[in-house]
Amino acid sequence: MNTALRAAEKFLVSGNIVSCEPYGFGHINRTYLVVTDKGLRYILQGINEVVFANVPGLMANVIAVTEHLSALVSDPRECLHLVKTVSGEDYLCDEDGKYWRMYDFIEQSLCLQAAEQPSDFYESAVAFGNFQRQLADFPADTLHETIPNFHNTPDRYRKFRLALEADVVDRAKECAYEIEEYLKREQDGATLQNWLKEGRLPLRVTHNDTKLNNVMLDDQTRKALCVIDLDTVMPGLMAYDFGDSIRFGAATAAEDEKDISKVSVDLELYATYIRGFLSACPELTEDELMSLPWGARTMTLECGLRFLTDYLDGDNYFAVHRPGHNLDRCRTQLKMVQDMEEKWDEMLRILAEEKAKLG
Ligand code: ADP
Ligand code: GN1
Ligand code: MG
Repeated sequence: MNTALRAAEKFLVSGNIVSCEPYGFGHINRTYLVVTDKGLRYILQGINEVVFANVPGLMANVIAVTEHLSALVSDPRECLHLVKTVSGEDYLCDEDGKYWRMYDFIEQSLCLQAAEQPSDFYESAVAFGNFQRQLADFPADTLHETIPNFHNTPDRYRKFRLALEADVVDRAKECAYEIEEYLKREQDGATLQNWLKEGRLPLRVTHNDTKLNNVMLDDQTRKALCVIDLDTVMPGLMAYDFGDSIRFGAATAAEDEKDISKVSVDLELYATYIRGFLSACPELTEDELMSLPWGARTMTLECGLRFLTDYLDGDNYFAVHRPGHNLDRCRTQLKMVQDMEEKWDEMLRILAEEKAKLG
């Protein structure tokens, strides 16, 4: 019996398990769809303990956040729900010391890799905006920092330089252009951290991984249903959540598109996201508002730098499915950053316009 199925059988599912198959497009955890003979479905996840050094701390966050959210929603599909193990635990540590958790499958839902229509992206913005609003009174200091310095871009540069110096798999020579382009932007990458240090931006409880495929929409109404992938919920800046959504969802091509000429930032989608996000999330300060476009630029730069770092490291962090996968990803992100730089004035103008419309 494979390890995932063996783990699945330790959870309190309804009926007998008939299948347990790899599922989804996440880059971090090992996700499986579990189906029982009663037709019930569950999501089983093997938690990536290389990425997450303190799994009990991470799970304490997930338990606290899902409890907080479940008290605020009317439809159970609007919140992740953990399934207990047969021994009554919230997650499992198997005989090899590997951690597993299980969620009810969010039924009659859609999880998109790209918006099929602008309103899908609008709804994802509503979902992440709601998420921040719902957590506005959550005690941030009780959260464990699951990945220290997760969106500290200067620290990402420090790690990048270490990987570059070590060049353990001798790949630096294949990506001299990308290395130079990322290094050129190191100062830009420090903008948000500088504003934070200057006391211009408040820390809030943020999601920190706001990709479109970390949101579920209702498959009938296509309205925002639920935010998933809570592993990185930590204190953070509003600009992180806004920016990471733009990075992934306002791109005209997939994160790993090989044909760079297809990659740009779609300003219509950018405007659409601003509208949805501002309509749903709490009042922003003036500086927070101004930080949103910087969030888009910084999160894209940082993510591209992380892909490049992982490429230089020999692909240890992100799941890769073909040779050069991380390099392809690092190139799309660079192209997005370059495009945002060209369209910067327009990005600022659109933000001001959308804000004015909201009054
Ligand atoms: P990763 O950290 O690897 O990205 P996620 O928690 O985002 O893992 O899960 C990967 C994918 O599994 C999601 O993009 C989504 O398609 C699916 N998924 C996760 N949780 C659920 C759920 N409760 N119901 C339905 N689908 C889910
Ligand atoms: C990872 O877990 P997933 O696939 O939703 C990563 C994000 C990156 C993203 C790039 C914990 O997100 O930070 O932005 O890949 N998550 C973690 O697609 O590192
Ligand atoms: Mg995910």
